[in-house]
Amino acid sequence: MPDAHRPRYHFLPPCHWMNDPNGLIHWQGRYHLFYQHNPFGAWWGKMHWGHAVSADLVHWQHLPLALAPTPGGPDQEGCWSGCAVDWAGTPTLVYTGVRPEVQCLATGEGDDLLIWHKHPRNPVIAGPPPGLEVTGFRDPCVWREGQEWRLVLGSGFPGQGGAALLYRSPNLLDWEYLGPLCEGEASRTGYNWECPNFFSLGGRHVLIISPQPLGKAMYMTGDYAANRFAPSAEGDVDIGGSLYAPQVMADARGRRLLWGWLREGRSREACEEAGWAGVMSLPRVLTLLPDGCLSAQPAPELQTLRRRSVRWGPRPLAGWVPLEGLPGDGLELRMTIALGSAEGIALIVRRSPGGEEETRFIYDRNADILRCDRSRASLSPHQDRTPYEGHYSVAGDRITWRLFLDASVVELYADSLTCLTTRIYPERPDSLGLALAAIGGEARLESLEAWEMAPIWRAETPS
Ligand code: DQQ
Repeated sequence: MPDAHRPRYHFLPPCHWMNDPNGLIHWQGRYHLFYQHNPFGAWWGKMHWGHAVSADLVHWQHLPLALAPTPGGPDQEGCWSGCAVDWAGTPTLVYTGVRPEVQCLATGEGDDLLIWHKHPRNPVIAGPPPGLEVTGFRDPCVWREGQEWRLVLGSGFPGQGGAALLYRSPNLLDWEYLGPLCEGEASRTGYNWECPNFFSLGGRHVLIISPQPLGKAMYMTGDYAANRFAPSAEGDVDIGGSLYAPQVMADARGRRLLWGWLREGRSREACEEAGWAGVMSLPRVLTLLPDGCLSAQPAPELQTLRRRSVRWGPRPLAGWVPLEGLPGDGLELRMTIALGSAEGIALIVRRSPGGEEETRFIYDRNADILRCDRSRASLSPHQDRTPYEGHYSVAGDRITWRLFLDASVVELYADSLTCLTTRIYPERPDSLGLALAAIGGEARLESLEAWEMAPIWRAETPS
């Protein structure tokens, strides 16, 4: 029986558990994606690093495990998240070994990055600076700054809130603590920051964090000077409640590309029964908007997956219009709507003919909100039905949405303003319908095009 919930054009391992993207690097013209992986089952456990490679950012090939815990070593309880850097021509992974949380290096041998050697000096950071009490000490993000290396760690100060700790090193081995790059208040941005990413973009600096216990990724944009980051704008990387612990890389074209872990929205038992858990988001190209907010768009390379297409419009929109003739569990849809007098727009996906199952994406124009209603996403008791919503404020009269539907994954890009990614697990094989409506007035569908999407696996097709 094919697995109806298993995505076909989003990356995931052949089986078992995956969480954070790690060690993203463009090396010798190929994209390498590593990820937190439990090779023993579809649950979070003793973490290893899985590995895959792509020449075009679209099609992926699975490679052998890159890192496994070394018995008796500083990572004996797990190889947790980290990054990859070019260490004077040697590809090098910088990651957290546990427990306790310490920072380690592994160097790659050969151009294909199949063999990794853990550095004899591990751990290169053996713990927090003496006297500093922290809520976490992990997930290094490393970059080159002038003649030295810089590193931030995800952390937090008890009773205060999350923080990113800044270090420097002349040689990647000896590290000096410089103080917190930035810290937050627990009431707003959680008690501990996981997976910090710090990078320049469009003349500013960006810090992305995954704050505990908020369960979402947030960004701040602002200025970096004198070892401090001063944010002036902030927001959610994605408002759908699924994307977490994203990692950003620079590719050879100078783009900043982001991948995030799309968490499951079903029970552990359902994951174990399926034999897999965790999906990677589509690669997203980051840009900075004039107001300092972060914008993410799917990488243009994904257009090579487009196959048969269907078009609708232009046509008036009032009440519901079914969108027929497409495979309703694997497509990309792009539409532009002139809002007219409508108070909102609703798009339904994965709808069964009688409406027993359906998922709604709703733009509430009066409230400036985009929301996802999963209350009837699945007849299964294992489906998470939590609704998610976030700020989405459209300046003019027109909206353009791009929706990527791939079995249990839905990614919605609302203009260049907001991303909403969610997970749904319809039970009925006929839950394939799509429908569109203008709410409380009349709008105009200016154009709508949808494409069937090809799978990303060439040589191997995991069932
Ligand atoms: N996942 C890793 C940690 C990180 C967390 C462990 C975030 O390094 O803080 O699997 O999902």
